[in-house]
Amino acid sequence: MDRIFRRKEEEQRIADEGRLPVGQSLTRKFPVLHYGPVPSFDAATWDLHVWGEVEGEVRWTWDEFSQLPRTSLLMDIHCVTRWSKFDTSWEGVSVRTLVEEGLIRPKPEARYVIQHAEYGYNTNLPLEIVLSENFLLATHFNGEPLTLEHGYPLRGIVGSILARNDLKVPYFWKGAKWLRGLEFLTEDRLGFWEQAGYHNQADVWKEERFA
Ligand SMILES: Nc1nc2c(c(=O)[nH]1)N[C@H]1C(S)=C(S)[C@@H](COP(=O)(O)O)O[C@H]1N2
Ligand SMILES: [Mo]
Repeated sequence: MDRIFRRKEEEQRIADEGRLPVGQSLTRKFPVLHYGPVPSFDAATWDLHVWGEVEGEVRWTWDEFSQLPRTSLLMDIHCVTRWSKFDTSWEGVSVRTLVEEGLIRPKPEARYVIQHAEYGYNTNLPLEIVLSENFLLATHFNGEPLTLEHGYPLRGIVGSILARNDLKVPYFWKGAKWLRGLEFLTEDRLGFWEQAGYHNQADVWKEERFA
């Protein structure tokens, strides 16, 4: 009872701060949600492939990826199944930084990015969001490497940042666990859940759950 009461209290505080999107409720757990099995990881064969509308395709091995500049990020994440988790702390590699450093060079006509994961899961986002501060290629959660079921060794994450009401915030499925590729596109192409009837923009603040 006491735990439930405290959760409700915390949820009210977050709501008062304007951080609880309509239809969401606060969770202190970290639910695991995905379609299909959890893949295994082999540092010797893993790579991250960047292709499509970019100058010079890239393929980073795990060793190479581990040398890239790193970013920390505090975010609220919002799952379309109605749980939100607040002040989650992440670390990883920002696509924006990679572009600024010339490590990824999108062609001027690139407008969308598909995250490709193990076993063919994928999800699409506008390049504008992938280059925003609220999108990260995450390797760590709460100071520890991701657990296998949360996407180890690498996943996309997207969510809301406190007091950054200028950023577009899609639901959390727009971050692919077990990420293996970024494909840059001129035209949009629907990903896995988007093809299954979920909303393509998936704006949390507009409650765009289904198409
Ligand atoms: N590779 C992969 N990534 C995925 C999914 C998936 O099925 N496969 N599901 C998405 C969905 S629907 C959600 S809500 C989040 C859940 O992440 P979590 O399990 O870490 O909470 O992962 C997203 N990324
Ligand atoms: Mo989801």
